[in-house]
Amino acid sequence: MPLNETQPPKLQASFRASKELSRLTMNQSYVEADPYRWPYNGDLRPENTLFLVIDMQIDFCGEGGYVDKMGYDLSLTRAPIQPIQNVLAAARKRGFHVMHTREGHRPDLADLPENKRWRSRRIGAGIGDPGPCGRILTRGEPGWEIIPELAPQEGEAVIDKPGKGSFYATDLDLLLRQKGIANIVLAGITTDVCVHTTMREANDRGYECLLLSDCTGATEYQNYLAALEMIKMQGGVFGAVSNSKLFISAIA
Ligand code: C5J
Repeated sequence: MPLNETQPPKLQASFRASKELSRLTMNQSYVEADPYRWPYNGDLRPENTLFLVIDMQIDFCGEGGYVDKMGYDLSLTRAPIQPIQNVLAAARKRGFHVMHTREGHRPDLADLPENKRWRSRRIGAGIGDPGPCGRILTRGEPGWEIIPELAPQEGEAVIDKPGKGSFYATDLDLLLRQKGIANIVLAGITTDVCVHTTMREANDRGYECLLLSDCTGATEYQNYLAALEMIKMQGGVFGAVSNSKLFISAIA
């Protein structure tokens, strides 16, 4: 029955409400994910969704960088490069927000906690010390740069962070609120450290988070697997997990 001004106001109101409901339902869009179709409310749009690429720097996945100096297998932290490139291409084409982060410290190391420096020296990769890619994890040095394969494009914010989380001591939250971001799709390294810390920080701030499993890697494969599992417990305690193919097909 069409809406008609002669109908009782209650009937008109219920007609409008059901129209609004079907409008919302029709516009819903989801990514197949575990443990639930993401985002929870189906409100997935380029305007409210960020693809955040975390710490894809030479220090984490390049020869002579921080991770290499510590003696870890670089193939684990390089594995996500191609899938991230694929998602970046799709997200940029569809007009999604894209941002990048870099972990690193000021050249005078004024923002480097003494215990963080001590621990890095213990394992042979002292932050601020000279290495094959310049001073380790130090802003402005070659090793601190984002790898060329994933170079940020003009207009994509790059967040410089002194810690593991991307929200700690940065303006990321301010930028996201200004842009009206509700959903964050995470990628980058390492799954168990900077990616997880960022996902937890974002989740606590009310952002709806999705991690793409093939777009992330850890220095130990077991830690990578455990980090993915942790997200999915308690019905999705930090959000959900999907992969690059499912995300790309959802936004195509
Ligand atoms: C670490 C990071 N693992 N980006 N940093 O020290 O995860």
